[in-house]
Amino acid sequence: MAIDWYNEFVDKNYEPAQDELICLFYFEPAAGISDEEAVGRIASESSTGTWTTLFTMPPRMKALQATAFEIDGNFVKVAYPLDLWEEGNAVQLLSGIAGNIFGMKALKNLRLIDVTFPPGYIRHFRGPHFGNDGIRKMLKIYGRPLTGAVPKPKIGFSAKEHAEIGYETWMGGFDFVKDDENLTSTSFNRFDDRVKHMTKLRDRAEKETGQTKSAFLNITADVDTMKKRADLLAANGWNYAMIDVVVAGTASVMTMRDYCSDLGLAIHAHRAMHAAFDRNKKHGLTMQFLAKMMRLIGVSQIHTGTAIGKLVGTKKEAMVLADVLREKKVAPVDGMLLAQDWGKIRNAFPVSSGGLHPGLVPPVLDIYGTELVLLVSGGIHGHPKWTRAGAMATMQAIEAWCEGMTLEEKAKKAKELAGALKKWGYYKPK
Ligand code: CAP
Ligand code: MG
Repeated sequence: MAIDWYNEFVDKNYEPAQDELICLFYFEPAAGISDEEAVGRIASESSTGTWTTLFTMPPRMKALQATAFEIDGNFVKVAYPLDLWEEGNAVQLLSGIAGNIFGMKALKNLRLIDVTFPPGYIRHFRGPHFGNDGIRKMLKIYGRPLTGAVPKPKIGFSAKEHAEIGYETWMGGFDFVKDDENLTSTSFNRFDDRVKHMTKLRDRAEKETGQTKSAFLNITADVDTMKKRADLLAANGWNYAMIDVVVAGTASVMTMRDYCSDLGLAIHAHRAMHAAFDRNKKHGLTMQFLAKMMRLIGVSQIHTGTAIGKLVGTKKEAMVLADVLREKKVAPVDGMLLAQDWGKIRNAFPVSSGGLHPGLVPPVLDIYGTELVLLVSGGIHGHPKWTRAGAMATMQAIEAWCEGMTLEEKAKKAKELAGALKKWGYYKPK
């Protein structure tokens, strides 16, 4: 009598239906397990199966089984019937395609690379509230990346000191001041207090520059607290809220997306902790999968790396992430990305941050172009003439790139950029 029940979940001749979700996995079977057994277990455990054959198996349930249908070396594609998935519940999807399967003994390694959402799945989600055109319209900024900086040291300033550095950042030409991921509402810098000081100095900076100034103030906490903080932001005329989306969790981001949308707030998504599951190239989840989920559930922008700064991530990955977030129809990339038609879901900005300074602006823009939120933090506050000059130097580097000039040429008439190049040159932080 057969004990295992995995072979029924593999069919190499299977042709997925138009309305199925397709996942691409990288897999390595454990010793003694064949490829087919391994992929059968992936499809089984992530859909309807268990480890053993059952006494009863109502025939209608066959229609809910996932099917591993294309094995190519260590890559496998699995098709999932649409009916397996609750409408509009991204959390339930994670419990299936990104759940138990990562712990199966039969697999030495397993990595969920990407998923294609069919229109029937996507239509139950609202996506980003504004879209990139909407954000640009709101800020009245065109033809260049949006720019921002986090006050550094990343935590320690009082609310007043924080806002004063923010003011210098805005006055240097930047659009946004961003809270750092570990700054929420500490004893020495309460959220409410920070909003009060930031609002006052934003209004002053807007008056003095005639430009729109904004901020990504970090509301991350339990959902009830996030709602109160979002209310406070809206009441003070802010148009963004920042959420650290991985640590906050998918469910809370889904709730806050609608709440913020009603208040007219875009969501800046920080991604602290992502590298705990996307850094190992053989196991876990990819950043492109996370970015795709976040666009689906409606963040307006999310960090996607620099490829050259202080944090891990390749140039290819950054380009793939930019496509996932910005394009309406995403073309597949071998072993990295599946095709995706986003239908009516609006787009989102990639955010490049971490170890940048003016000398590194051109290579980042070579990767992303101008449809980007560029964050340069240590790289403005460490400028020999301080924050305002650092922001000016970064804006000059952006101008140089847009004008097709080298930074040396530009620096001849831009003393802030010259100062930055003198200190950092083209140094790539480790
Ligand atoms: C950057 C940063 C960001 C990282 C996040 C920091 O500061 O504020 O949190 O960029 O990583 O704390 O490191 P610097 P990622 O500009 O001073 O390095 O964007 O890769 O998610
Ligand atoms: Mg940070």
